[in-house]
Amino acid sequence: MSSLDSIRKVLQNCQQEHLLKFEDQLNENEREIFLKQLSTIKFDKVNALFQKAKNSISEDVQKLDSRMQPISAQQCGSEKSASAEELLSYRKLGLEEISKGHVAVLLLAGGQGTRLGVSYPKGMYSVGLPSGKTLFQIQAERIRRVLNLAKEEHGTMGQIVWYIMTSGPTNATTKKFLEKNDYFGLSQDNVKVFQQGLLPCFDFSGKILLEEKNLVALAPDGNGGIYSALSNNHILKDMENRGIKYVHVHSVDNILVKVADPVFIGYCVTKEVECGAKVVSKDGPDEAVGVICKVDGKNQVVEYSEITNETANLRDSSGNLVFSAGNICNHFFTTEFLQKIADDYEPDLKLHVAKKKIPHVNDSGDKILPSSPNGIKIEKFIFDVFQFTERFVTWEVSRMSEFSALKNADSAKKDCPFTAKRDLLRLHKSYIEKYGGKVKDGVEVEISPLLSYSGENIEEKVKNKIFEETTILLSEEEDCLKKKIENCIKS
Ligand code: UD2
Repeated sequence: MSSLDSIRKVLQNCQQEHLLKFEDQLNENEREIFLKQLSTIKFDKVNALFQKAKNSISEDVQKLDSRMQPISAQQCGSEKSASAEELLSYRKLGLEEISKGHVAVLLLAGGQGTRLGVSYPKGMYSVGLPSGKTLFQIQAERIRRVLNLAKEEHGTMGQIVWYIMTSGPTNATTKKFLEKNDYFGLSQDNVKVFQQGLLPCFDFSGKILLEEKNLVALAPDGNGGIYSALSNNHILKDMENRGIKYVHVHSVDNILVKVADPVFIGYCVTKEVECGAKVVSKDGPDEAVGVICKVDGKNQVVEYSEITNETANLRDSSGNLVFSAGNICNHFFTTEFLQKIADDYEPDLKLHVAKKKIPHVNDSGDKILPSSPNGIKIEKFIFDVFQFTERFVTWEVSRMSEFSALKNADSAKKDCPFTAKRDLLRLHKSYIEKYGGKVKDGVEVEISPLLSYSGENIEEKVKNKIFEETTILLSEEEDCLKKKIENCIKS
């Protein structure tokens, strides 16, 4: 049987034969590409996923709300309520684990940045800081700095492997960008890019959509795709070989993210938990962040798109939001727990359905760019594993120092390049003021992550100084490089 015949048979059995509707209009090359793609899709599994996802659409959101409870006080730690000694001991322990090479960072970079409206991966975005640094560069440099802090504290330069999860749409560009920039000073061996999976997009009746006459419409399987991607790409094995015990996972779009945060890691290790989530107090009932809570007694995040207005607005007797633990997509996992998820629980992950406008080829072969939702994408969410453990804590941090997400274009006026840049420079200004420095209104002063991770190591450069023009406070290494370049230009 030819490969076309055998694929036709599979598609017939799965009621997806319409995908071959335009097959006879394809040239040899187009047909080859198409058959190759079709042969990689497990249509029986994909159909079963659609059925499971369909059931979850009909789940009543109202019913979910009535099963929600705030998480217990014992599970909630916060930077504000911890004592100075506790904070110091968490930090010290976190740095110790880093210096022993027990900590890895896993960056979620598979999203398509649709809301931001750029055609390249979000990590390559520069919000317009004086240095022009991109999100990837800022994050890589924070890793380099925290390694130095660990060395200062414990005497050994550990290593942090930077695992970057990309998807079909972001993989090649991300890899090229990192390579071109020499991994921003990290060792190439310690930067590992791997791809999450893709799933077909469906119309509302379960028929898979074609993006082109010879191309199935596919989309990344959500940031919860991490669990199957970790085992399919042998990343868990790699972690085991390298002796990694703890993984700090975060989204690509938070410009303030404290990458491999020693305090958070030390806190989670001290509490002996399998996973943890950083939270900020929600800035109001409508903020687009999930809330960490219990559903039917199990740890869960109820996503902003899945909570009713009424529940989001519930307040306690002091007027505070009942569900205020805002998820910022910033998590701690032990590698042991990740392995357990990959081995035992991955198939049980909830499927979330997003109704989307999906560009497709219609029955007449015309390319359609829909103006209203015409189909669904199925996604898994990273936090849906919290329910599989009792050993789970949250760690509340200050929004001003740790959370400013880049989601939208500037026209949205919120969670956009303008606010991301403003929030980072505002934080840096506060670091400078702590040492008696002053930044004149409207003046931009940026602190390189290679110089300072969270406000340390700047005293000499800022004490009682008034900044009247745009300045970038550089590390010694950057200063030297800058001088070399200036000398080169002069001579
Ligand atoms: C995420 C959280 C939400 C809230 C918010 C705060 C999830 C599922 N939701 O919502 O609860 O805390 O962040 O900012 O975590 N990504 C992938 N692969 C994908 C899809 C996304 O790697 O298939 C990455 C994406 O690149 C980003 C992160 O996951 O780094 C979060 O994705 P998002 O921006 O789509 O999530 P959002 O804002 O809806």
